[in-house]
Amino acid sequence: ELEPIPGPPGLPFVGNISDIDPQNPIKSMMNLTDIYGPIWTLSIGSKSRIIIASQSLMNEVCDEERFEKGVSVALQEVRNGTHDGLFTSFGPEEKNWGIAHRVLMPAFGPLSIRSMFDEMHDIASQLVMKWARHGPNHVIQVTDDFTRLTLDTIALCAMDYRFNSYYSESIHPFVEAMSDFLKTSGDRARRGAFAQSLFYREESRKYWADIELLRKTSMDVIQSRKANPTDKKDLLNAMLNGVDPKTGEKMSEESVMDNMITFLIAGHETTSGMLSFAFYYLLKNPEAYEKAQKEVDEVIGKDPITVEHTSKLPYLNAVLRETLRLSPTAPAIGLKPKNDEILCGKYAVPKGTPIQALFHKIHRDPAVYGEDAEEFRPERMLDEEFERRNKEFPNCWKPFGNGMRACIGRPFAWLEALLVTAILLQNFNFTMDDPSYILQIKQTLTIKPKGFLMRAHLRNHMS
Ligand code: MNH
Repeated sequence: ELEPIPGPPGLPFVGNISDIDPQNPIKSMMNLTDIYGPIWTLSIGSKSRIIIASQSLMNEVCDEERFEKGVSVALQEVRNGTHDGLFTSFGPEEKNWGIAHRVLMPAFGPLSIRSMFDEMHDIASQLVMKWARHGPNHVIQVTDDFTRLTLDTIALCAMDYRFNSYYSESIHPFVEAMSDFLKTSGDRARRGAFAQSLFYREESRKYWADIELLRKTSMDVIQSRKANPTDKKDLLNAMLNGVDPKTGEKMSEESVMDNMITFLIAGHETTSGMLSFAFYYLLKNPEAYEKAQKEVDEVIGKDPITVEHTSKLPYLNAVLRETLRLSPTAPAIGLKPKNDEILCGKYAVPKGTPIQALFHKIHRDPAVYGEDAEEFRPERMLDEEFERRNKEFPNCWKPFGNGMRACIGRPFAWLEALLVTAILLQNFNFTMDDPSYILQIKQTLTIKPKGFLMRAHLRNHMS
């Protein structure tokens, strides 16, 4: 027997617009889940979508025979700058997605990523140097410094370009254009096209100028690489030289540019947020902090950290997994049914209906994680338990998305985050600037801890 999907009653014309706090959509959606249960509908204006918030529903929509990625309104705006690049593409129906996917999969494989370790280490050492020089009286704006780190790292590894964010007070014009472009993409997605065309002329002009600047800078980098070829194994060379085994084609210059911008966009905020939340959780949980630092001291000691060390840090690995469980820095993904569907055996969902998977709730499903689902407990994420749980409750932990549209940058982000967490714990003792700090979230396309500050005390064990 079919049933209607529950949800908050909407007003005419605006729907449920007043049910969602634009400053903190995640929090609103979590509250609505507490009221309406693990599946509910929400309408904004004339458009409605379905929110899912449990492991069993997530497991259902991860079936790629029945469901596929849906490009959300926010991603459609980002698409103005990155077109059919991997992240904003509609998928295999666009030829460039398949070519780029097949050319880039090996370039993002674990082996290839491990060869980027020295460059990651170069940038991570700059952060260590900065915090060491500033000393323990300096209040660290955690997410700002991690964002400098992740952006410099992806630019260096992807295209051998140095933003040198630690050496200049002003923001690099490319970086500024990118962050303004992302913010405006989010704002535009929340507005109707009508209001957009009437009231936001100046913003629109700047928006398209920012896109132009991103594209021109990327084109310059591509042209200069073509003029001065190297045999460096970076992502740019992989894109310029790689041949798609299926079609025998190379990526077009446009597609290289779209994906270059895509890596910078998709590859920095999420990783920076993950590092920020990881340090927040470690500082809030002294036992976990101690275990993490002890592991670093035992495995690495005072030696320079190497790529081999990073595979011998099971506890740090679990800390990062647990961080993304509680604070998935890409907080939701969009899906849609390929045909008319029935969810849960009783809810009719017409073909193409937007579905949003709410990771904050899926990752705290008490049926999967038990009584202490809300607590930060890295032990539950050690390999054995992690794998056992994933078998018993498939798709219960999905911070990198699903199937063929899952994150291609996962090995990159993971290696970078392990290295950075380890090198920081090795060199510093951290304290929270305000021990009574209560976690608040700043949400754009991604989430970050708002106003999280810490101090770094150089450890005197260094030789
Ligand atoms: Mn990443 C897709 C999360 C780091 C490049 N990424 C996704 C998706 C999630 C995600 C979720 C699926 C989006 C969707 O279904 O709409 N990504 C993360 C997280 C981190 C991350 C949580 C770090 C932590 N991502 C990175 C890094 C890069 C990157 C680093 C690049 C260097 N991600 C991508 C690309 C895609 C993607 C490209 C799109 C892949 C595709 O659809 O073919």
